[in-house]
Amino acid sequence: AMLTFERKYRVRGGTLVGGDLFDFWIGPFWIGFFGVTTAFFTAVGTALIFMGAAKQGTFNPWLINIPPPDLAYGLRLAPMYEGGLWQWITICAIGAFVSWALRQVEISRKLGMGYHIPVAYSVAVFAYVTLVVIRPVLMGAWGHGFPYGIWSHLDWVSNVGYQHLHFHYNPAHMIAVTFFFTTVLALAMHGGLVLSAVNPPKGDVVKAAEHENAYFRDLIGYSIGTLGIHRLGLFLALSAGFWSAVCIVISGPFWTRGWPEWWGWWLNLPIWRNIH
Ligand code: UQ2
Repeated sequence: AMLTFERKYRVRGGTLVGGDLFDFWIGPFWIGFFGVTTAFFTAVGTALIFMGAAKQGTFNPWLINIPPPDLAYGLRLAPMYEGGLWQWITICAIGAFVSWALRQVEISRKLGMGYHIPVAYSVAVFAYVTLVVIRPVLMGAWGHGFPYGIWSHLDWVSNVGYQHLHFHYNPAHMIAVTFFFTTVLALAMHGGLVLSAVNPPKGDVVKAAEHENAYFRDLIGYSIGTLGIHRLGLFLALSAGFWSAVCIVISGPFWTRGWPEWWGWWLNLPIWRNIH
């Protein structure tokens, strides 16, 4: 069934590729050229993962592992069952993610909306591409990508962390973690505030922006505002993803030793380096 407002917005146009060719709906979904390419890359990528699982001999979703090629292959294409699968799955994943972002752009254009959603989504894609393309290329081997598997990628994260002795001393990691926590704080405050105002107990009256502003002015003397909290939330969340990408891309390509050692510049500042 179509929602009452849906018919009004089922208008042609906004496409980047294909003109009117894919400009139609199936059920609630708009198709579009990039809907087709998303479906294609997703189907091929998923089939390749099943191929890897079959070769490995397990379909236990926790244990499936598709590892990247050995470091010895450098940046070349590896044989299918020696990392080639991982390389093709990576191509399919990036094909699907970029298609999905462009689909978001087309729908933004169709509806005359801003590009905030594709921009936000692209930061997550950028973080993934940093892990499996940018950093491996900077390090000179696809083998530096992370393996596709629920347990195996955890082992990878742990191993790379220990290669730098203590990853929590990575300054970009510190910034990323701080943004993650602050995002959670802001969303909890926002969700709590909105529900406290607009979802009162039965018989009580609904409150709106004035109450929300008054609450925080009473509490801390400042309200960021109903539009402002969403700008802040987007900034905090995108910063978390961005600094995560930075923290991993500098680990190896920029800094090869333990992260605790990086803080030597601080300990060696001239103001206190000669104090014993
Ligand atoms: C707010 C406001 C909202 C909100 C929230 C605040 C009316 C509905 C949560 C309060 C947020 C502030 C003071 C910023 C906090 C800063 C950080 C870094 C967490 O004022 O406007 O709109 O949801």
